[in-house]
Amino acid sequence: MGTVEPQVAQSGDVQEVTDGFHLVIDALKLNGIDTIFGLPGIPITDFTRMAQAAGMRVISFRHEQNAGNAAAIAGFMTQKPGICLTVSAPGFLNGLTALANATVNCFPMILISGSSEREIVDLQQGDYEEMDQLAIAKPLCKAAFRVLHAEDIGVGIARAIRAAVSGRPGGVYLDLPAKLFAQTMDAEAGKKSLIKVVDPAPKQIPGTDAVKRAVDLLKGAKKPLIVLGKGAAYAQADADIRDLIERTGIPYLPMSMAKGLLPDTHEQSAAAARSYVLAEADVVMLVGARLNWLLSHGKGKTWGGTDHKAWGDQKFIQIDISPQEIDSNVRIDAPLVGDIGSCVSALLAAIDSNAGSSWAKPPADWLRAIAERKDKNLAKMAETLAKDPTPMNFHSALNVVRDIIKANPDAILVNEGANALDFTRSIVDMYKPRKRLDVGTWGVMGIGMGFSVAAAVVSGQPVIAIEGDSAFGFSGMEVETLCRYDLPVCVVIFNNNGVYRGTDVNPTGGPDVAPTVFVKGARYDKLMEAFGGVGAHTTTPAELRKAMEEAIRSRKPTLINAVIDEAAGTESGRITSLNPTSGKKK
Ligand code: ADP
Ligand code: TZD
Repeated sequence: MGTVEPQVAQSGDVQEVTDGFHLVIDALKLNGIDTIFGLPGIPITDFTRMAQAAGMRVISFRHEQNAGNAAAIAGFMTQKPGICLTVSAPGFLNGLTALANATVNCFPMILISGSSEREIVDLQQGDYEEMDQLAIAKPLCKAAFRVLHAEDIGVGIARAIRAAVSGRPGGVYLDLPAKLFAQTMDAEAGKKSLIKVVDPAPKQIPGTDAVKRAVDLLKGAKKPLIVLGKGAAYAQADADIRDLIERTGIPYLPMSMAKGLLPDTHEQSAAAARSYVLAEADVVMLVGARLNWLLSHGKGKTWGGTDHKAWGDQKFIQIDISPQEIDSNVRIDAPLVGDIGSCVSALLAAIDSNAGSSWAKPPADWLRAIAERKDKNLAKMAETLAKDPTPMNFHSALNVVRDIIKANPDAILVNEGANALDFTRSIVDMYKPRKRLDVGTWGVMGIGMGFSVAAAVVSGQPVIAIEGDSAFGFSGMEVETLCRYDLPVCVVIFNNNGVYRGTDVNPTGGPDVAPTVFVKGARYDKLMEAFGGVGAHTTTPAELRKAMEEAIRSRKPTLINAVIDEAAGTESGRITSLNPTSGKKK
């Protein structure tokens, strides 16, 4: 229990007192939270010092958005809310993008921001960094709380933790006004006011009728398919999920951050036959994956519909902890609402009691049709990867990354960009759960260095960040953070001189370059060297391989500038079709 200097009470007795600073720290520690990602300043500078003095890991960033992204992904990796700490108004707003992104992605985090004097803020009298932060945060996160009195800190932290991790995880905002930190109270009473949250993410057991409905559908399927989403990765029910897939023999498709839940090389993976299985499957079981844009909203031609809005003929089973997710895009025939661990073990039990160990595998012609497409596509990919063009392109560079991850399956892969994202996802196999961290539901740029810092801090494993040159720019200054904490992060920048590509020209012939073009031939590696890390400039797969191997071996913060053909890739990567085009006739 942290206490401040003893004070002499009126009675003359020496009274141990504590304060707001220490109560917050004690409440976090009591709940097993040992790391804070943040950026100091009024009114939380002393808080960061005291947290460090109290044995917490305090990781300081150069911009709050990166600290927020770090907190969010730490939450995803650990199922404990990641903590981001910021100053008032502008610092809070910088952190807010990450909080909103965490909420959209169902990552548990708590953004704790100091705030200015309530009376002045509420009368809008112009305080230092004045802003009604609570009101602004509310619509962008799962829950938002403010604590005004030291004796309420325990409840405030408990509520924030529960809101972040129970049910569908998400972002929580906790507003701590400057005055709160300085408040004092009796240390013993303070200690008693803290709450160690019991069972913060209670199991949610699915109903037996819901389980039966799902099993019946699966049993009758001729062309079943399982789609694993990042909810399945988050749930840490890895063994049961694998068991379910292997015992039923149903082909599965991993969404981006579910890659590696089973090794991507698993024979039941249908990833290399994605468009075929989505259009053809007759029963699809979604496990912690939403039918949002990333799955074409469960309808249209992707799903065998006759036009872009038409529903296909398949039936859906959906496992999700959020009852409101069901039917959000198309009819869900068998909703299975509960936590994935409980749902999957209930399915396994039902399968056992239904069929003993002899659950009938899916019809052979379905599996054969998938295998044929897979083989064809994998052979085509192998051919492309074997090429060694000059200049290097995404494929020849990623062929190297693919080997490095294969040799280091515990390494964590962080990935952002457009082409750099899509090609990495499809080329680089993952072998273990929660090793691939990327732009997620929003396709947001800027997660790169925040995710990398947190991944290294939380896991102690080497991190490889595959970054488009544009993507990297959103958080690039954090290479200093990588160096400051000496983190085993190898950043690889696929440098093609611009957003998507570097080939656009200004149609007016004026002196400004086109909006998507950057300084040509930039040496990002020098940025890392400026802070004492290792920089490498590579133009061939052999050079890239050597530099990456050395980075993994040395565990030194490393930035590899991998020069890619500036004409390689496409506009917006795989989602070119989402770019609006004018309806105006030319
Ligand atoms: P992806 O982008 O990989 O398709 P989404 O983020 O769209 O995945 O979906 C994740 C889903 O997982 C969300 O609907 C969320 O409610 C759900 N989810 C998250 N954690 C759990 C859990 N422990 N149990 C059940 N569902 C969960
Ligand atoms: N801003 C934010 C916060 N998120 C975004 N997704 C974008 C802008 C738009 N955008 C993309 O969707 S991808 C991308 C931007 C700017 C960068 C693509 O260029 P890159 O990758 O250099 O990172 P490739 O490999 O050259 O395509």
